[in-house]
Amino acid sequence: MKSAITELLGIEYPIFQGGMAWIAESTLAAAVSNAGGLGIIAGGSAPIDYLRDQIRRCKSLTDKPFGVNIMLMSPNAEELAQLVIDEKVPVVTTGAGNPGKFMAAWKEAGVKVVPVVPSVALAVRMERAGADAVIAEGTESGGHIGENTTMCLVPQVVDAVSIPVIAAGGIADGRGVAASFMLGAQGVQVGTRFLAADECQIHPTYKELVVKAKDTDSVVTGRYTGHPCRNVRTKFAKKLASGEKDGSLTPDEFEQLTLGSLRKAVQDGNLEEGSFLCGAIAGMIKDVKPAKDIIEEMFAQADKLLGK
Ligand code: TUI
Repeated sequence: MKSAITELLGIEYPIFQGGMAWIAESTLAAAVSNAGGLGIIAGGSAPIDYLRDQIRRCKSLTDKPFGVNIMLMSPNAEELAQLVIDEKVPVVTTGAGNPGKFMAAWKEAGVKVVPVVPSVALAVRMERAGADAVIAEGTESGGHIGENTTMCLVPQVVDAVSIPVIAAGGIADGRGVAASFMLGAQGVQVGTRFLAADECQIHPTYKELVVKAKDTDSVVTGRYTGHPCRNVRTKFAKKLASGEKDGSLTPDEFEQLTLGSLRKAVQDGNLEEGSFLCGAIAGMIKDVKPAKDIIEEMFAQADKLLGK
């Protein structure tokens, strides 16, 4: 399936795998890239040596383009931003902030830059700063989210910029892909569906939570900290949500409780203290299969719906 995004990046399918912190590592990223999408390794707040190793592993597993996500709230974002230049990573996506201060260096190094934007205003600023495309991410996404929905945000961003727009948030099958193209997007970013990929290295408990989730099983916590996150509604997430609602947890206490909670979910499957980030579409995901099958089935369905 050709689009401005496949042309821009030299990939086969216009799909990015979300740069999910603690989750998106080289095995998953290489599987997605080998299947014709754009696999992405999460920088998160990882140590520089870990990310360098992951980039090199990914290069050893695929000769296709792949990307790295720079999480801009990370204390070491600056050194990770330089690492992608040093390692000649072809594509960078960014999240959780404005990457303006890194844009010139990335562009000069020939890195394709695709920031996540939760608003039209930031999309316009990113286009002016030289972004190659933007990812318009709706509040249906897992993890750290903005307020607007995919359905409302994507067409408004499409109208406001001339660069290609990638839709993200709530897309897990060919219907979501087709809908995104109808809204004017030229590609999609998919996170939650890839949690249930064979190649995704998360704890089995995490995969089981995603596959068993119903439509009402995600909850947004932490709005009062300024960093709202969508999670699976586990006992821990419910405790956070009620502490936030009834005031029994201060924002500081909330931050203390969630410190390290992504690692506890991803590596330990710890239901008591882990934050199992996931999108609102988790309820639609019923099976675990190879990334290649996920992508091929998604685009076969989308092609049919779009009358191709
Ligand atoms: O970044 C994400 N999702 C994430 S990051 C993450 S790790 C984390 N840990 C602790 C606290 C917060 C996050 C888990 N999930 N998605 C992309 C995304 N970017 N969503 C929203 C935004 C965003 C928000 C504000 C992008 C830009 C922005 O700009 C504000 C400004 O400075 O203009």
